Amino acid sequence: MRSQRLLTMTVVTGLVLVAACSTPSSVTPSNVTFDVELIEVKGATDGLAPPETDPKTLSAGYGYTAPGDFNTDKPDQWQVGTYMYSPGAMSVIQGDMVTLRVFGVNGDEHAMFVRAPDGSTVVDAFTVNRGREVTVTFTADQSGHYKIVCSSHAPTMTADILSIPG
Ligand SMILES: [Cu+2]
Repeated sequence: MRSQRLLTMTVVTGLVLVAACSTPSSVTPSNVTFDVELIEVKGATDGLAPPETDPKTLSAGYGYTAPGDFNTDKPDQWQVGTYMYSPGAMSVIQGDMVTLRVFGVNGDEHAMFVRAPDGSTVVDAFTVNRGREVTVTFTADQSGHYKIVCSSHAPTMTADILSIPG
């Protein structure tokens, strides 16, 4: 009887310890740095009909060179492209001091800013030119999605920084 009670107490204690250990622990905000490249990707084909809508009318970030203009040796060939951030999605802990080291690879000029989840601007307009690195910082004091926006190539050239409560 006594050993059965001891066994029961041991099992209960073990379950309490397991429950305590599986409870998520909080994460302390810290300093995080992301290296973000401004790049352009392109694709060409002569195996598909050209798009009915010129992609450039959909976004200033899209490029399009129509059949006949792209390759005179292959009159059916056409090319499409887009500017993008690499990486395009990042995550931080709410409260992190975020540093973005932004480097321009493709595109002569990108006019950028960073928008907070509540719509306010946390990094005012700055410009990144090809071959230049610009560093900006902000504190991610809100939870939700921060957006790095390129006004030059709107609306599609954006990156997302998800701020997760610690
Ligand atoms: Cu851009």
